[in-house]
Amino acid sequence: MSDRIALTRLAVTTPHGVLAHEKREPQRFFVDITIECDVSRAGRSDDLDHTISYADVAQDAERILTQPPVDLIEHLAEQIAASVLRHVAAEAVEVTVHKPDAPAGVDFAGFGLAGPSVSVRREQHRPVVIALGANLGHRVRSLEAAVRALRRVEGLDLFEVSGLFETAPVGGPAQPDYLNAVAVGTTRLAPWTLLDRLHEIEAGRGRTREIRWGARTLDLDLIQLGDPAAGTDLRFATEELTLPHPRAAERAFVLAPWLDADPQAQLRVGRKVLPVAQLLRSADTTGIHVGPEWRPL
Ligand code: PH2
Ligand code: MG
Ligand code: MG
Repeated sequence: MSDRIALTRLAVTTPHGVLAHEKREPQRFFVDITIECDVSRAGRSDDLDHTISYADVAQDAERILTQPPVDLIEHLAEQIAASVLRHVAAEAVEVTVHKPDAPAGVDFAGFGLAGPSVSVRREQHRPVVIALGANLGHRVRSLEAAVRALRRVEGLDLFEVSGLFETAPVGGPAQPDYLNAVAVGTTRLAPWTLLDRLHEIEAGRGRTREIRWGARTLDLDLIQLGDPAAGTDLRFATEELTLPHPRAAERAFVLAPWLDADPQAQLRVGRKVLPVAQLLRSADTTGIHVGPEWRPL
């Protein structure tokens, strides 16, 4: 991601360091923070909720710097990076902590920002589950093209793709049977950035949106982002996107391929986090059959 939000030279005078006197006597620390995040949505909407507030980031960093004394600037940099990655939209962050007056037993040049510093770069790493479906055109070819296109999405790493399942259509008008699959991996992309990429791939297969739940050449749905067992799964409902997917828990055409891709998979359902294996046992699996062989990865 080439978009960036930067905070340059946040200045705090506070005691930190390995030496006993550094823990008593405040000295200067300067912090640079560069956040990689997609600002295109906020650029269009002019809405603060669509980006990361630099004031929030700065105040979190200042709070970390003014905690009781620690030994290492590494520890400060790591904590600041973690606080930035708690923002959903942050794809990656680079944090540099400068300690220009550090006692190092040598002289540093007295111009510019001299002295020691530590830089860390940390990336967002969120589990992601994507459901694929097609019931028009050459279905296998569309799904194979979709997996190839997903693998080319920068910031998305797939590590497993399920087998194909032949499934009777659920809801909507009368329409042909679907082929469904599920891909699992990790991503650093924000949910709406990833959704944009999915829509581009759908459009590339001639997907049109006329009838809700109507037949389609390719459908790519975000099912879950984050790990519900760890409580890090994203949960929100907007007009464009609801996470976790509100109907995944009942849809055998999602659950069966998901379980095939990840036998340990879990899904948040209301207040509970349930194994997908258990959800599939209580789902209606009539009309779900193993589909043709494929080698998507
Ligand atoms: N997708 C829908 C509606 N109904 N039925 C099956 N079997 N498979 C699908 O992928 C599917 C559906 C809306 O996206
Ligand atoms: Mg769908
Ligand atoms: Mg869809």
